Amino acid sequence: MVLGFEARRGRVLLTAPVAAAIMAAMAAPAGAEYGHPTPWQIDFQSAASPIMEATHSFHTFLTVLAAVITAFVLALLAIVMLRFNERANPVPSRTTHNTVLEVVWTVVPAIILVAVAIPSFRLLYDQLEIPKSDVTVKATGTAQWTWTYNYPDHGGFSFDSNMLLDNERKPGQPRLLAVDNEMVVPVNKVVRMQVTGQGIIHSFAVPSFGIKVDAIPGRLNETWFKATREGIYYGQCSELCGLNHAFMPIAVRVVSEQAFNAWIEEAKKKFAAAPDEKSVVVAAARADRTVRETE
Ligand SMILES: [Cu+2]
Repeated sequence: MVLGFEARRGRVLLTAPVAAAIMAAMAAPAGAEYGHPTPWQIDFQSAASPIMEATHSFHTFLTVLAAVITAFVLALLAIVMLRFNERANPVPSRTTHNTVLEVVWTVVPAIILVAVAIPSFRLLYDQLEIPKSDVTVKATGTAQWTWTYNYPDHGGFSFDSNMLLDNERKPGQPRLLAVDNEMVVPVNKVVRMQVTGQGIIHSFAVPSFGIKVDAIPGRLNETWFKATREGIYYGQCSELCGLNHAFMPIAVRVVSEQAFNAWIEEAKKKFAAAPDEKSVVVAAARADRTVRETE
């Protein structure tokens, strides 16, 4: 492997390919993509909703702030260790108070905390305050480790969404994330997500939309997102819910409004019959098989 650094006349010089690679890395954060994780990814998945964009900005702000504070404290420590050790400074000063300095090191951290709190509370408020919604989708995390989606505004049909096993996946469908029936929503529309659990506590999370909300039996939690581009976005149950926790992915397909309306008409017919007892038994058997085949 080429290290990219070469020692020349005692100096370490950055070679052109490395400089180009660093610039490219700064332009596009390592492998972050929309809707799914990538190998060696170190940043968030790309933002596909206003809330996730705000989350990215807040995260960048905090990272820069923390880096600056860390560098400052490190520099102070270095100065103390080098200039005021016993050898360099054998006769220590007897100074005990400096009023100006004490006021500054109390007031400045307080100002920093306020500067962090304001954008933090604003983001929290925006996440929890649901704007007027265009579509409502109810997701239920079941005791068979599947997600059941219900569209109350569109006739109230519902369907189960199961992870595809390895022999069921088509080329290009990601392992442990692709499902048989995706949740479908229109692009640039406010989607009100209602989330509940059935028998087990799960958590409904889609990183590119910046949403994560607990699915608790007997309780209806709410969140919202507005997907700003078409595509397929994956998430996973984010509560340690038991046996098949790792095998209950969330797949959201974002489509144009026309395609959404067409899908609704199709889905109304396809999922006309409510899930009966037989399908619950099938889901349970399937959950069992998933564990055996994925181990
Ligand atoms: Cu779960």
